[in-house]
Amino acid sequence: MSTETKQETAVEVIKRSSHYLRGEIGRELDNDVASVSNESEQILKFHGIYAQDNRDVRRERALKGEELDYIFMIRVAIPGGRLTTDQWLALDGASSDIADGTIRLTTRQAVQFHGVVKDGLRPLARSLDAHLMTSFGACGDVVRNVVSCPELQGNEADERLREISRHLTRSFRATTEAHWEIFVNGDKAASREVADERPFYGETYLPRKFKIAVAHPDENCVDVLAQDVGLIPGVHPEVGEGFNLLVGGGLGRAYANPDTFARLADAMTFVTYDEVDEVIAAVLVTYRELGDRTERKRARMKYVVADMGFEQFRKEIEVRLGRELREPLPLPEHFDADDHLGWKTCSDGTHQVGVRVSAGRVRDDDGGTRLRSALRLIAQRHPVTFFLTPQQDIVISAIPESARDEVQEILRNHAVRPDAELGNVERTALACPALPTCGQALTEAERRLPELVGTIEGALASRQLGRRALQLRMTGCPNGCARPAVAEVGIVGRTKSTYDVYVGGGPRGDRLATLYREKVPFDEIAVVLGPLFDRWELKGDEDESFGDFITRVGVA
Ligand code: SRM
Ligand code: SF4
Repeated sequence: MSTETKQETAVEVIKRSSHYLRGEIGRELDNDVASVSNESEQILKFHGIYAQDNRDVRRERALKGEELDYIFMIRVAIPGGRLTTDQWLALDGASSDIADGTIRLTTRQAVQFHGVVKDGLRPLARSLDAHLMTSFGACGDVVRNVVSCPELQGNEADERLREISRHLTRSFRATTEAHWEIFVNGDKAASREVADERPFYGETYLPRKFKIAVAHPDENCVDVLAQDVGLIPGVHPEVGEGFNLLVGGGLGRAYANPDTFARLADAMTFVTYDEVDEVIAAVLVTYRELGDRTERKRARMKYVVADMGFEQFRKEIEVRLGRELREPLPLPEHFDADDHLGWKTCSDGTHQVGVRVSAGRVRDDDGGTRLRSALRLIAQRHPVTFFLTPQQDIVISAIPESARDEVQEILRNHAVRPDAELGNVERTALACPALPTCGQALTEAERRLPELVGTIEGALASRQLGRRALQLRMTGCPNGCARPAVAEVGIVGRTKSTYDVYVGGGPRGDRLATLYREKVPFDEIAVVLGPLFDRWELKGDEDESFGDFITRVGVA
């Protein structure tokens, strides 16, 4: 066994000396340099801000000896993806005034702005604050925006469930005033007393990011097994309503580190509403103390669980709680996989319509779909509620009977296709942003998704499989931001021009996909899947999904 003592990472040192997430950000925002220092880059993440550069012009600029085209990405935390029309209109305005004219809906029900220059950061933060939103805590080594199934928050759920994602986001948000001092109220960082952080954060916060999702009892649009902590509502025979609490999921991997892997969460306990904060806080303390702070790629909680074993991890939680954990209830045998698209009438007589947003990019396309304008008009005319979904889509909900026809007409007039016209792969396909903004992208994802969907739908149609649904997810690198590791077909960027192809995940998110082919050029992806589609057509049961079929017969 190695006796070498590993050093904590540079990011840990930066966090500790940042005075609770202040660092030099205030001063750097005021200088006339387009970028920020490495230290500020790291701390800015906690404020929901990523320093990026436009990679489309990186090479050309380098050849000319010019500086990079520095831009920032800002992620806005939207608990459960719920937005009022006033909030949506503020986001819409900011997208043209401060960002690149698009609003990017994320796989975790948040919103991203791309292409923001440094001088736009404070105005954007102030606009968000004025409309009761914030980017603070949307990124960084903290509990991120809590995700929950939009149906939980609709009319049929009880009040506590409706509020659960907001409640948890607030309970686990860092308490430092740094964001408001630096971005919203002006830079008072130098003069201000530094307040203590929450006990589960301390000065160095968590070893890495931490993700929580709340699923619907029967439906897994949130991919609850892919989370650090997953909650599934249920009723316990002895203690009543609460949640099955799962721990230790996560999907990111790194090619450079073979000791990284995707992992599904284990069911740890059943908690009542009154216990949920306490137990999650104990999980956070355990992770804070035992997580790896010497290697960022292995700093996620799933590795703590995997390395010590789930049973030992559970005991660690009991020690910190000072009591035994209740056993979990059996998990649902079958999750559904609702895409929340199309029209639905709710029990209170209002209507909702789920609208597909390709790769989450809300924009107006010249001569095509003008989704951004359509949503703006709907928000201006009707007091509806918007729900962003974990599939990068948007549900317009609480539409009164009197407004239904007009909402439908606005969507039609802006060429927003009704769900019945969507292709069976297009309907649920996901892609991460990748190039040109993501600094980690090895290759394209979002920009080539429509083309890939087209070729795969073509391949299915040519085999009498055109009416079969297939879940496709594509990312520009193995970090897995569009959750390809649990998809029926996961396409994961491997090199500048190739992808690894994974198959066999479940449409319900309860199974990991397996590697089928490595380093496949983009144009050959549908071709290499061809033999599997042939077998699915010939040997698959009538209603057997592609992922279920592959799991049953294997890929050999
Ligand atoms: Fe992600 C990093 C985009 C969901 C795993 N993710 C990034 C960054 C910030 C790139 C970076 O570090 O420089 C990407 C920003 C690119 C850009 O230009 O906008 C990015 N991740 C996204 C989003 C926007 C993808 C999308 O298509 O919607 C999602 C934003 C979610 C949100 O609102 O908070 C997003 N990322 C995910 C998910 C899926 C999920 O959480 O449900 C995962 C896999 C689950 C997991 O965490 O295990 C994911 N992102 C990562 C990782 C790998 C973490 C790891 O365990 O090693 C990174 C890399 C990192 O953190 O250093 C990453
Ligand atoms: Fe960037 Fe990779 Fe995430 Fe895609 S999967 S957004 S390329 S980090």
